[in-house]
Amino acid sequence: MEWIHPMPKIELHAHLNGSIRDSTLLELARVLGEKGVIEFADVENVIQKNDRSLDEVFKLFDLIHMITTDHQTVTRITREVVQDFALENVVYLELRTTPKKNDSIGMSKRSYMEAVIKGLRSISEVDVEFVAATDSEKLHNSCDGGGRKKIYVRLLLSIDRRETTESAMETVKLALEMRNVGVVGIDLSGNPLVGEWSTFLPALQFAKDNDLYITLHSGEVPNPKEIQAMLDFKPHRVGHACFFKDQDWEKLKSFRIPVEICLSSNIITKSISSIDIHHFADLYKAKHPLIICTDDFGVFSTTLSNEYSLAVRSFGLGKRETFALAKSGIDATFAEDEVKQQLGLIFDSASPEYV
Ligand code: 6MZ
Repeated sequence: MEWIHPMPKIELHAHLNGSIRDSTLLELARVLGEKGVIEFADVENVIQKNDRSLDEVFKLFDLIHMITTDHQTVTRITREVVQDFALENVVYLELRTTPKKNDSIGMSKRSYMEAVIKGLRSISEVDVEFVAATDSEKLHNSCDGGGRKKIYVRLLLSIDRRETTESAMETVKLALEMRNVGVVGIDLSGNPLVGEWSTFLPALQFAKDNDLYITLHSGEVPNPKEIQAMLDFKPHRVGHACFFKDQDWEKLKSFRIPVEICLSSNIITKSISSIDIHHFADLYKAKHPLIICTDDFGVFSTTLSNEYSLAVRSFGLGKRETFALAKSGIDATFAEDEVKQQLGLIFDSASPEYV
């Protein structure tokens, strides 16, 4: 399946801090260990441990955040994550991250996001387009030119389920202010066992009323009432949908809400007990819009190419079907029409390889 790596791909569900290279995480932990801020051996142990149940994953995120949440590191990991995606031929990336506030180091949600933007601007190895093009700054097809990789990046600001309504609202207001630097929407994520839908609804509704796109982590654990309330909200996409029941599928399908599918994440966290019963198969058969994504390629030691290979092996997709599936992701992006058109051209020019 060597054809998967060069195939243009779209990534719509990637958390910044879940997508850190192991090497970077260990390097940063070592430095903090030397300074006596943390016990390196403990961190190394947790990072390399294979237990990735949902519970352990959220403990790991707390640890990752301790190591990464300063402006310089946020800038660095943004640069590395975008480069890593571009190098495996992701042509459009929607990167999500939770703006963080930490008074002790002078970090506000805004300054956190500015560090992310600085990371995007600092990339020189690949071409990054993250602000909407103006007339004077026409978009270019990434397949022309001297073979340099080009990646379109748009940002989603995540609301963590531990946040209050006020804090969620602050994130939404920040997203609205940062639309001119590539912010297109809001994500609701975090430990699915924490928090109530009613806490986040006012901020999400405000975001929607102001034309931000919304994607929700939905049904990552069994929570029938919340799943129905989320679907009634009509988000523009949902992620996971592992514990949907018949009535949820019916609603999702009738609203044509695209699903972000994260195979390795669902299997490793045991949200789905085995790949052969993954809902990918049913949704794919029903021609429901779905997009293969990584979720947290660092935490789950995967790549987007690997996720596609897993789908090909597990569900018997052919080369042409896989390419069509990757291309169909364009419609589910939160990008402007011009970008969608450019993505269409990129896929069209690659298509002779995949027929
Ligand atoms: C729910 C997840 C997640 O925002 O600090 N996150 N939320 N389910 C998942 N499935 C395993 N994976 C990641 O990236 C890390 C944060 O993303 C959310 C969690 O809130 C985690 O703290 P950022 O860049």
